[in-house]
Amino acid sequence: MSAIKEAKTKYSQARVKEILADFRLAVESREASVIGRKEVFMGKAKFGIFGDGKELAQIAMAKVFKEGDFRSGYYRDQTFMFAIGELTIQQFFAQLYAHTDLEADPSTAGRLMTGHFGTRTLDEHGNFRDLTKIKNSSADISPTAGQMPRLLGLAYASKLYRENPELKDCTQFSNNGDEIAFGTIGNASTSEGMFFEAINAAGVLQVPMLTSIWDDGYGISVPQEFHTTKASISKALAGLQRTASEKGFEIIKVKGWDYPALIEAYQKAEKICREEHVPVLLHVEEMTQPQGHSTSGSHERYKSKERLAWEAEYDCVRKMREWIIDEVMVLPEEVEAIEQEARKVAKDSRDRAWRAFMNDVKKDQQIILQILSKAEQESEHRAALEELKNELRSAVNPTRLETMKAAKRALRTMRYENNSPKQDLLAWLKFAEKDNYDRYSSHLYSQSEHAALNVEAVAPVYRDNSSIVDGREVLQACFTAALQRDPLIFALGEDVGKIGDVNQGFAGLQARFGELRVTDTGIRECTIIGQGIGAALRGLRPIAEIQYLDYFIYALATLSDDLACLQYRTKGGQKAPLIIRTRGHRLEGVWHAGSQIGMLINSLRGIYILTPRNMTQAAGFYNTMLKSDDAAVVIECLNGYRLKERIPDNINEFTVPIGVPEILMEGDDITIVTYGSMCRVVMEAAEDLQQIGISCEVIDAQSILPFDIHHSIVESVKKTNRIVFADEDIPGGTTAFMLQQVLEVQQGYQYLDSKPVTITAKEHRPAYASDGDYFSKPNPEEVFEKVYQVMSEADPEKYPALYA
Ligand SMILES: Cc1ncc(C[n+]2csc(CCOP(=O)(O)OP(=O)(O)O)c2C)c(N)n1
Ligand SMILES: [Mg+2]
Repeated sequence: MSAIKEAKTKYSQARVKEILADFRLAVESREASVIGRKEVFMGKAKFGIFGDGKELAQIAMAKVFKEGDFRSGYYRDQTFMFAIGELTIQQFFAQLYAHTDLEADPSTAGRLMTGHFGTRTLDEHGNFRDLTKIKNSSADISPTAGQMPRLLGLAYASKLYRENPELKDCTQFSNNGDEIAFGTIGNASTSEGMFFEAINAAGVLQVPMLTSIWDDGYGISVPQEFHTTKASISKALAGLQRTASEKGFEIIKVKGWDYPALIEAYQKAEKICREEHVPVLLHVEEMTQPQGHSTSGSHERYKSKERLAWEAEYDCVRKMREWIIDEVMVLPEEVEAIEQEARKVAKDSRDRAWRAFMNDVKKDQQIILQILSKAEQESEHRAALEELKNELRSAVNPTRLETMKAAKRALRTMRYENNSPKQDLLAWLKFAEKDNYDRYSSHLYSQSEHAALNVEAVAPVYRDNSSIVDGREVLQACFTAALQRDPLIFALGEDVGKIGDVNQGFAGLQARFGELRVTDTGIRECTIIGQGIGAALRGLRPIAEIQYLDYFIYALATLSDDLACLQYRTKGGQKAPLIIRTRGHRLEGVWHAGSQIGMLINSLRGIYILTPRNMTQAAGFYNTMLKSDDAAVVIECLNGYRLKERIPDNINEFTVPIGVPEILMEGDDITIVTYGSMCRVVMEAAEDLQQIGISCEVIDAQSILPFDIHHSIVESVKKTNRIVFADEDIPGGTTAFMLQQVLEVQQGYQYLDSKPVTITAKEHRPAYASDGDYFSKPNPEEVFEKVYQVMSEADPEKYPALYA
């Protein structure tokens, strides 16, 4: 401690060492931000957004972040990630450059822009690691406040692990629920509905959720008074503060440049949160943005001179430096030496990251340059190939796309030739396409051995005297068996608990399994899903219910931005095998009869979309999905709960494979593909058509994503040469998707003798009551007519126009 004014300092040697290590990290991180910005301006990276101005709070937060804890945060958190040892500065730069190597960028494998952090909670086989032994960060997304629903679920998992004794053996996931879910969010982003919904729910649930608000007074260019009532989120939320008699939040305020106060604030917050499971809101005020919001523009455009001067003075690294010299009594020379070293560390890390990135990208470039050199010798198009080669060679910062372009252009040029360089190019192309698929397109769904597509089909078993029950009772039996079999499974949603959901699939199950297994929630679709995602990320097996498909829209953002792309954006580093249960199709009127499957399949690739026609098929899908590590939406038929079904004897075990349609009626004249509640409508029409000699083959697609994986529908078209797609979605909705799948993907077009037809609901939402339903949605008469018309066009004599 030579450089310290030993006599004067009031801090122990160990404490001084720690403070200086923190300072060094803050400077390293700051320097990484500064260099990162330059890299963008030099054209080495496309976009930069950094954590400068937020360093100290993150270092303080990292000090109380333990193994087993989870972060759910946003793009400013690089310093925190460095501090917990889950991100190196080299990896930070690798992500900036979009290096697709997993070791270079373990968070996203180069798939996401800079500032998207996440740890790998899965091993290379897609199985959970021991989450209690590692410091975990859930995978970031860009939509502001999108981290909040998931944060709630991460915290909720601790409550379940602590309070449900059946889970005490799940030591791979939790140590008695001691884990805190740490959230971070920008001040401006707290204006989002997701923030308020999650905060309210955390107060209700009393979960260990420690939310830090990084308040730098701005959201890009818009100052605080435009964002928040009273221009302060802690003031606006003051009513959440717990009291001696009422549960609530602990709200703590602290300044972002005050290192000792930050350390103290986080220690206090941690204790309350971890020990008492009380949610904490930590409002970190007076933060700055030394370099402005991002590389997209300068903050001089919207910050006043006074504000800029204040930011310079209250820069947290500068303030810490002053404090170290004035209070900790470290000599300025030593501080300077630390700064210099730290800056060097950042620069060296950048250099290493860039070299590794370039070496990787250049591998293919070198191969193509070599082939092009050879091609020049052997081709008739020497000049053109030479130009391609020179262009490729002259790229300052080579990219894969330039290499691919050069190769494809060369093949175009040599299209009439057949020489060995051309064969080399073709061979390379094959490998490159595979490699680039792996780099940019793998892991939309699980690729582990537990993927839903690998779950074995187990047929239902019936006895002669198997009971015939209401559809809802089939579900109830399925859920009973599931809850009995696996303590990790739990259900949550509006009215799911006490009354066992509005259609009684869980009737009596809360009484039997307890409130933690079958749980009522507030009316908050978005965070019901977030609760499910967060819990699933921590090894639990939630079945989250959205009461009606019509209300899915409130949850759609979180499902699309977070769950659907989770495996993809981490390249298989994280999974949340959440099952979303809902009910849709026809019942009564607008908002209780929706069948917006097209909306789902267009926004939720990455989640399977299953549309069982009855509750037995639904139960089979639940059993399949519970055995898998994929996420799925199961849409039950709203009008099917009271219809009679035979209950399989092996309700506990049977599975319905996903992506496998079922033929409901065999026929020769025309194929009708449908799903869900429309199966009954189509069957009624098909039986009527049979009476007049038209033989329909009715196929229940059953699962829309994935769709007919074995291409069985085209086999039917080969026989009938005619096809109709029927559903309750809008025109051009899911029927258009199915049409594309069968005619284009399965190449069904070549077997058609008649034009393909779609039967759908009207464009508007369904009108109320039986007549509203009849005239809004496809009915048996309409199906009859449309099918008849196809046959009539083919053979007008046999099938004269009906209404002419
Ligand atoms: C849903 C959504 N809307 C808009 C944006 C664009 N955007 C990115 S950051 C940002 C400002 C966020 O400000 P704040 O929450 O205060 O965080 P800060 O960047 O200041 O740390 C905006 C509007 C976005 N990413 N997501
Ligand atoms: Mg801000």
